Amino acid sequence: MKRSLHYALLVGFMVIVSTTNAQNPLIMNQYTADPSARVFGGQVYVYPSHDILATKGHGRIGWFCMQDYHVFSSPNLTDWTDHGVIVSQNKVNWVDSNAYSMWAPDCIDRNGKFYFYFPSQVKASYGRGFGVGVAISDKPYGPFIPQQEPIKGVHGIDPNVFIDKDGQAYLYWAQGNIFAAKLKDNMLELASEPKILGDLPDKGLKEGPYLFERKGIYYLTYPHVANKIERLEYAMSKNPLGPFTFGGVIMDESASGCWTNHQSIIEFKNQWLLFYHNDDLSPNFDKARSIRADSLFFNEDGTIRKVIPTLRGAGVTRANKQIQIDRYSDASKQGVTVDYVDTANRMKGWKATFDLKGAWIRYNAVDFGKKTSKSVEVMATSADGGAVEIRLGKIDGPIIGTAKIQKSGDWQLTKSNLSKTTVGKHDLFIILKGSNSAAIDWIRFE
Ligand code: FUB
Repeated sequence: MKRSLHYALLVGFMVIVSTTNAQNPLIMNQYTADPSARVFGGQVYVYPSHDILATKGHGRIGWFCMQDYHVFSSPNLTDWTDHGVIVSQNKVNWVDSNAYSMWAPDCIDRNGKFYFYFPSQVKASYGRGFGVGVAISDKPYGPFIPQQEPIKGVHGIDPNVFIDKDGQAYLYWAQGNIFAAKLKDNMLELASEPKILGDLPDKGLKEGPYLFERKGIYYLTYPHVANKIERLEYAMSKNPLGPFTFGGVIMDESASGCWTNHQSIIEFKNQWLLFYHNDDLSPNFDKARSIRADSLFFNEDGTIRKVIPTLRGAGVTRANKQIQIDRYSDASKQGVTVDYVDTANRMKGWKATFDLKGAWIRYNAVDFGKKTSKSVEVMATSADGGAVEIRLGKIDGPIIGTAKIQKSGDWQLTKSNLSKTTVGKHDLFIILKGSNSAAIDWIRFE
């Protein structure tokens, strides 16, 4: 998968870079984790942790290493803008700037201000362990000004903020268990004694609280080590401080073995979405993670249906952009394999190799728009040359064209005319014609 960089702007200290990525993972040019998603002004903003690789003298090798935070925004879950660094460890008075421990943050708006909550290891003069601080901005993308002191009475990680319909704000955080307290109107001080939400499953680490409300039910979601690694669970209540009743599992343990997961849930354009992370770009080291999003659905009784992680993700892909078919919705049981384009640089993405006649990939939600597409381009390599058939909607749906693939030992772009004009939004089937194998990086319609 290759990113298309549209533009890079320097605004003050902030770098703004747009990338197009409708699939999972959402961000391909850096490691991201612990996504806290919010909807501000009709756009999705995601405030993740920013994993980097520790080097000698910079962080602890083999452990989490984070020195700053970026924020990303999107109007459509497809085009993501990186607004650059919003807070860094060496610019916060109370943070130990050698700790590289800027763990999972959150952000919320109140009365036109944006409050960014973040944990970090405190300087020795503040004691030991993790504290939680706040940085404030007039805009969701900064600049954020950090408060001089951490929040008094909060010791732990993974802050999450919720403002109820009556205006009362609550802070949740983790330290083995999940803690909660009311916040004062200034959003900077606790207004009640911290309380352990003790009505959750009592065995196994729980962290990463994220609370939201829907139809009068307060959902407390959290990663929990019920077995060996974290899975996402939830509990429900009629009150933001509980008591909570265990609801079930939102997402099972990572199939690739990423030890952590961390979630947030938002409603955007009438669709509920789960943001979470996995180790897509770093399969051998699960402290270098990547954020993802998938659709989430509720049952009639308010319980949450389990989310099965997808490669395809939740955004619509425009037909005239590179369609990364290796991030497919479904594929034939045999004849399709997915590998990195370049194992020395996994951020270049993946390729899909077809090696059986009739092998197929289904890639959902491609928007051809109102203007007719006339041709298809395929970035591919094939030792003997080959072709894939493109059909709409079903494996035996209408054929819109056959994309030829040149004989080549290297990546080649081949353009073919479509046999049928296409407009609107469709699921695509890409099917290998003949038995010559071919690896495809992406396809694009014009
Ligand atoms: O990213 C560091 C820590 O890993 C987070 O704070 C936890 O929630 C877990 O995802």
